[in-house]
Amino acid sequence: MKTAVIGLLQSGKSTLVSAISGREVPPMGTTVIEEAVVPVPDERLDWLTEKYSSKKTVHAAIDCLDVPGFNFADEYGRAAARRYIQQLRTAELLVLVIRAFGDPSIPPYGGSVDPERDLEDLKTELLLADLELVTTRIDNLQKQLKKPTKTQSKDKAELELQLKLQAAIEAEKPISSVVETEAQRELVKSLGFLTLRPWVIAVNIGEEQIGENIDIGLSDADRTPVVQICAKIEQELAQLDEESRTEFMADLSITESGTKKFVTSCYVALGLISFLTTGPDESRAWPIKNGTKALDAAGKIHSDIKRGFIRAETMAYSELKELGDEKALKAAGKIRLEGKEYIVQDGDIIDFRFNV
Ligand SMILES: Nc1nc2c(ncn2[C@@H]2O[C@H](COP(=O)(O)OP(=O)(O)O)[C@@H](O)[C@H]2O)c(=O)[nH]1
Ligand SMILES: [Mg+2]
Repeated sequence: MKTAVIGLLQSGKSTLVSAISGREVPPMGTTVIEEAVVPVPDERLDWLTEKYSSKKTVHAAIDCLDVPGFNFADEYGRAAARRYIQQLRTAELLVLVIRAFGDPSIPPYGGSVDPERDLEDLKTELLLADLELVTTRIDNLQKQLKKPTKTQSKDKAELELQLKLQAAIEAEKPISSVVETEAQRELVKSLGFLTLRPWVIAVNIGEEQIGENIDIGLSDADRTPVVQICAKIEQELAQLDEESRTEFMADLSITESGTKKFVTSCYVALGLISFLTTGPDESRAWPIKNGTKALDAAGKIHSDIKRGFIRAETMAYSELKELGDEKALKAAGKIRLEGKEYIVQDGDIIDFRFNV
């Protein structure tokens, strides 16, 4: 479950990744892609840990790539950006960090702070990277179709689709606007198109902009999630203990943790939900794609549990919290015995019964 954090030079990507992962900010000007593990905040786990006196608490996690900043101002920068972009093709989610903070000690990209322009520049570059891929693919398919291969009909269908993708990009529309069916997705999956991925836009605001609504020029029709976050403050908050953090947040009139909101948006954009397991050993959140069946959820824990699956004893976290304990849930008939085909819901607490 890889997420790539990208953006123009000095937009605050590394600061943001540090805020959400807790690791140190790497030195400025680094030219390597750094990896960080980002725990997904989940207060349900804290509650369960306390309730069941669990020795360990294990959060769901997202792998995050901190990609060096793009600089499209010259040929050298463009070439470097293109190399980085090639390495993003395996990422399942792109986070676009856009600078809105105005700190004059950090010279802004392009000579001025302009979130709308920066977002346009980034989008254009991602579209161009996909266009290059589409064009090459079309060439190859056309050559291939001249030969009597076994894959003729599939290649024809793909060529037709690729030509549509090309037209979309030329009209500055993302590939996701054309790919509608699962079959189409399957046809182009291996190419790793960047504009087919879900995106989250992180608008990096300054401390003085907290509470303001920054316009980044998106239309209402654009459904890309946008989160405003002050990366620098969040990074500082992440270094504090619980008590000082609460105090500092109150001082700044921040009511909700920005990192929590941001990481949750990424989790949702990745199409993930969590099922939970709990007990004296550990309370744990397991990330699964929304729509996963109980049998496959069992396989996330261990292949043996999947192989010997009998049933999933399931309770909803919200009901457990409301009624207080398992006994009360049982009395209310709210502990369910679910089979292999059951579609697991976010917040299900599951005890898998299995036999090997
Ligand atoms: N004032 C202010 N400075 C920030 C903010 N976010 C990042 N910076 C500063 O901007 C500079 C570049 O940040 P960095 O995270 O390294 O940017 P990157 O090149 O996108 O990884 C650093 O000096 C950060 O301290 C912010 O929200 N406010
Ligand atoms: Mg950086």
